[in-house]
Amino acid sequence: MNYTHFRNGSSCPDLTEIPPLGLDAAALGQDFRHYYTNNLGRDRNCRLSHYAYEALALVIRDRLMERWTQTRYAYDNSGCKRTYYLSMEFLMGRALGNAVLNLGIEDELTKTLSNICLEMEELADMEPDAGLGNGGLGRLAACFLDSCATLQLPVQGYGIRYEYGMFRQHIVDGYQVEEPDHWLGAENCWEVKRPEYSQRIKFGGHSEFIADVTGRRRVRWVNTRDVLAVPYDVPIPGYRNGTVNTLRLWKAVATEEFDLDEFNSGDYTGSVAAKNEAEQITMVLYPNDSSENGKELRLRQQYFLASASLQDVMNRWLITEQADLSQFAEKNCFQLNDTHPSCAVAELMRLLMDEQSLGWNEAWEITRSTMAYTNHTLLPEALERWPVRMFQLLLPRLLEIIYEINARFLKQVAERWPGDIERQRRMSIIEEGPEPQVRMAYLAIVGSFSVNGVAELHSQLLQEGLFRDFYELWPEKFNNKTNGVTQRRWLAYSNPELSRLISEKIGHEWVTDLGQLSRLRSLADDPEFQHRWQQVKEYNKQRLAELVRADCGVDFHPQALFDVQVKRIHEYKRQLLNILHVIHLYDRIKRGDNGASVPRCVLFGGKAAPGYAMAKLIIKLINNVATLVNNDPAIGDQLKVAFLPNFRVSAMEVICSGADLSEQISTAGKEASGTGNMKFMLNGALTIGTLDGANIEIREEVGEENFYLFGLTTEEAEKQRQNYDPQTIIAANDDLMRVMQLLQSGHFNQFEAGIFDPIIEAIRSPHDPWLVAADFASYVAVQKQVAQAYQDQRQWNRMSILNTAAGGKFSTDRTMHDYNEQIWQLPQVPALTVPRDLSDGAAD
Ligand code: 26Q
Repeated sequence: MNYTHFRNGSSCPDLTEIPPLGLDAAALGQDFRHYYTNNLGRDRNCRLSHYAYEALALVIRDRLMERWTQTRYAYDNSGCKRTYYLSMEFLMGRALGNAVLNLGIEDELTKTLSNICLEMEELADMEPDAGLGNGGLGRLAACFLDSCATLQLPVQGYGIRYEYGMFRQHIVDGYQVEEPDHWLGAENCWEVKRPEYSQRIKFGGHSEFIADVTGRRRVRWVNTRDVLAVPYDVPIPGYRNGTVNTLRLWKAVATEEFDLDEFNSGDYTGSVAAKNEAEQITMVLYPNDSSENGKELRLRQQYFLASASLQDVMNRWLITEQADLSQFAEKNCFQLNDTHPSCAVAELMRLLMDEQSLGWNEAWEITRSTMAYTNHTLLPEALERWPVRMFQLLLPRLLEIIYEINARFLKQVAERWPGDIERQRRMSIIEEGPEPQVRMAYLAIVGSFSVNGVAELHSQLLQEGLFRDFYELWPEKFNNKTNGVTQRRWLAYSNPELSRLISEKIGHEWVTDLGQLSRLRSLADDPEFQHRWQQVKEYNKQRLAELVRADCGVDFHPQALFDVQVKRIHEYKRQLLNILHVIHLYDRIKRGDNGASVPRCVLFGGKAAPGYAMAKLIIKLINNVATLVNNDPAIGDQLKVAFLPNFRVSAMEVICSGADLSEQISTAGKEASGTGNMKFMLNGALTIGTLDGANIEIREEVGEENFYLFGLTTEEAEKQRQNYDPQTIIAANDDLMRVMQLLQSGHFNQFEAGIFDPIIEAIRSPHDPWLVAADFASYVAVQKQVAQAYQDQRQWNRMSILNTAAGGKFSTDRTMHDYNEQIWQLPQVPALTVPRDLSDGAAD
């Protein structure tokens, strides 16, 4: 493409100045017809929901577009500081309903659609989820963007535009089967391609040392195989405030359509292969939610994101600031979402030194004061490391810089702890050994001014454990930022019935000030309010039951207790403990020991990493138990079990509003925070959980009498591991003994001999790090209390109301406010002119 400017550009009238678009039903309707007929070329004979969705999306997109421009102008004019959120994942889900909510045009749009016999929900369902993430970390990034736009903070997301997002999960014979998710197959109107801002990314080659005109040594990275990064911008609307922020996603494209040299020398297939190799970089999201070490393509992806984003920021800076870097650090901040983009530390050094001719000290000062790192895991095995050998081949110039960072850093360590060689070895960014590795977390810590965990306990454990040496060196760098969720998507949008009831009682300020929910406390004992609360929950349970019926073929009765665990399948999250409890309930019903019990529907959902055999086996066990339980006439409606295939954002929207009980049962000290726990709480579910991650803060907020706590604490678990003896625990507990006997007898795998042996062995192993057997008894006891409490519906409703009322802390508005106060220090910048008065959602 040719990117020359049109002539006389400065004296031309503003081409983009157009009157604001109407938000009333008539204007929306007119535009809808325009898009349906003139743009999409459909006529009255076409009644496909798909095209109605597309037309509607274009109508909404136009309204976002004008606000987007105004927001850009406002940020540019103010010259304010900005933050860039670098993340390999943004789990956005669907955009349409969220945009409609945030624009405040739900009522007008409903009118428009009913005039043409269409329904919003039906059209919204046409949109594929943007599944550009694995789970918690990716969804957190999406919630952060929503809150930043709502708070009018100049924060831009940078990520990767994967052609294939998170795989689609099917269940076949009880086993997980993965299918590629080509979510971009159809038109995606929620992105704007901006090839004029493409960046060139280098790979391979080697460094060349040269002296510049002043005689200073300079480095050139030459003989590289380059790839183009082409940006696609996604609008992020704030809540009824005229702001639309940007998520910029990079796509990899070959530098030239065909490599002419190779083509001319006759290597046609070679040149096409090179193109393929380049474009592979953004083809697929890695479906692991704990690091997969050593995959070269993943490292390529990570560097691609870091380099494209930093060059983009740097280019804009150099243009607007006439190449003056003196204020760069004051005006820019990069928040690293885990270590995945942490190449950015070395890449910024490279850009400043090799491309902008700064000396090491100047460049390091800028880098160290613009980077901030968020950690999301406590599992030591999940800390990212890359073989030095691979780094050398792929990113030789970056490796040189990392070595230099490390040498200077270790000197500092030696000065602080003279002679402590062991400590230098421990803290080195390069791990020595037969296959030396780059420790990315250490690179991120050394190169940042802020390091944070995502819940109080997690941050504390980082300081005492994983990053202890670094905390001793730089205590001032470490801080906590407890996660949150956006109440716009996770209550206002996903649970309209409950939202209406809440707003009727306390007004709708909670949508931008979640602390307002505490005003529901005074209503918790009001029988009339309790009754309406229960009616809403029942309605939502009906909705969830329909989903379960359609996707699992299992009948959930809305009168039963809906007991839900949805999240990635991981041993530390202990779906296994949950299914052992289900087996225990089954066993009790079969034995006629059913006193003080309550009909229960147990729902599981979540994806296992395709290479994680144990996680996949747990899915199989859940499905086998479900089949047996659901088809046993002796069990009837007392117990139902379902595994919902293909858990995703749009499914969670239905699930969290319809849950009674939220399962947050990880082994203490293993779940960094959890955010599903917050979504459930906000929607009035009670939590059964361990003292882990943000559960602790949830319990603090809601009060211990409204939270079902069980299990070992982090310290107790640590101690237990030192002489763990599950055989004795099993032998001493009749319930667990019977459950193990059922498992071992092959009761759940009658024609599949031995398939669950690895699970049985894991539970019985003295090396089981997840301590499933250790927590079984207390889990079962507390589940009994849950069942008893559920029988007293008034009491349950009261606790449910109190849970929602205590959810105020867990808004990402609060989280973003905290990041901004303590890390970013950005001003709030309103969009330039709000085209319409949007103050109260009503269109004029
Ligand atoms: C890394 C390297 C190579 C391949 C994959 C990865 C990778 C990808 C995704 C590693 C980790 C993830 C995702 C981690 C994650 O989702 N962590 C969760 O983050 C949430 C938000 O802070 C927390 O609430 C959860 O406790 C935490 O598990």
